[in-house]
Amino acid sequence: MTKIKQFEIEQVKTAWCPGCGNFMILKALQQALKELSLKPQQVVIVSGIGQAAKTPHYLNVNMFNGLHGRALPPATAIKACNPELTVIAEGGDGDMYGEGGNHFLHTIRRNPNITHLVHNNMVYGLTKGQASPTSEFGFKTPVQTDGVISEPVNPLALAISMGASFVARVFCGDTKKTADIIKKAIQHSGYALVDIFQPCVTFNKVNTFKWFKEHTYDLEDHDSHDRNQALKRAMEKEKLPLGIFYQNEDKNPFEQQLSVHENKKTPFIMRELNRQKLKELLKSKQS
Ligand SMILES: Cc1ncc(C[n+]2csc(CCOP(=O)(O)OP(=O)(O)O)c2C)c(N)n1
Ligand code: SF4
Ligand SMILES: [Mg+2]
Repeated sequence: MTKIKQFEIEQVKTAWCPGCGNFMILKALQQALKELSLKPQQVVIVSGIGQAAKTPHYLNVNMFNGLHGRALPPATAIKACNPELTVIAEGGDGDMYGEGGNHFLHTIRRNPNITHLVHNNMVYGLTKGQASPTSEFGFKTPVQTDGVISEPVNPLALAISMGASFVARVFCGDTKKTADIIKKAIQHSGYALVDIFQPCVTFNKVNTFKWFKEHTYDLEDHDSHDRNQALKRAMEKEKLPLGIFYQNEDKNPFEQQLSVHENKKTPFIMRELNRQKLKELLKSKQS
């Protein structure tokens, strides 16, 4: 029988390969939610399609599982309809930077108070190992047999240059640090991106646990309020920095700018319908 223990669902059957980095991200997320003293009913996780997008299936929270690449618009809408909820959009590098790349750009512009967790394994895991937008130049796959011939997307540089209000990168191998940064992203008021390096042990034999350990280092002596410095650090290629690159607490979140929330934050569903106003609105559309 399935047992539920706060955010964990015990004895749930996961579809992930043994040793996949997704298990560590799941653990870090559970830890972060617990440490923030959130209750399962206060949290919504929105995801699309992919191995990473299955994460909310293994958590005791509210969830909405939509189309490939389309998690960010419903996440923005959920937050706008019920601003008291903690809303997280979660998925893979293909889901969020490829099929959902358009939504990535426009969500940054809107700055809703949501957390964006991207499991970046630099490959399409679910569909068995094709190149993703973050696959390295030259990365060979059963489809890209001569190696990838496009430059990878740099999600951090893109987000910082677009004015995202919180931008971070972590490696899931350090569960404690991953949980800590996810916590800070949730606490941030506004759009918060956490790009999470996650080895795919089955289809990416280049960017392994060992590779990530050897090619990353912790950001130190860095002013995360300096956007130019953040962009410069995000462009580093030799070794990839980990930590909070940029944060700006002065930007007003999307839903706080909506006039319907000016005086009260009550979820839309609990508000009384003003039939007269609705009638007038419908009438105005007819003329
Ligand atoms: C519109 C659309 N295009 C393509 C697919 C097929 N598809 C499903 S998951 C996926 C890639 C998932 O890769 P990623 O988001 O990196 O997640 P991962 O499995 O690596 O965690 C693709 C191409 C789809 N379901 N819908
Ligand atoms: S295919 Fe890769 S990303 Fe998917 S579960 Fe297996 S190891 Fe993880
Ligand atoms: Mg992927």
